Amino acid sequence: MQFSVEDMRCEHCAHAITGAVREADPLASVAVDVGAKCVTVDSRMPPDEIAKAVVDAGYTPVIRHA
Ligand SMILES: [Cu+2]
Repeated sequence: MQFSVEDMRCEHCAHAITGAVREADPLASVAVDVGAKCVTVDSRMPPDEIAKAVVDAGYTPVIRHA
């Protein structure tokens, strides 16, 4: 699944988002492209639960591809 996160601006944001996703699913693999404001997650959890973890970390994810 892939999310646009327009309010992700730096490595700190990338780290916070990665941590939030891993907290929701410790088995998730997370790839963040800060320049593209794109977060790619490989997880068995539903995209809306992953998105909720990112929201809870203070960011605004928009699902691009489930
Ligand atoms: Cu930041």
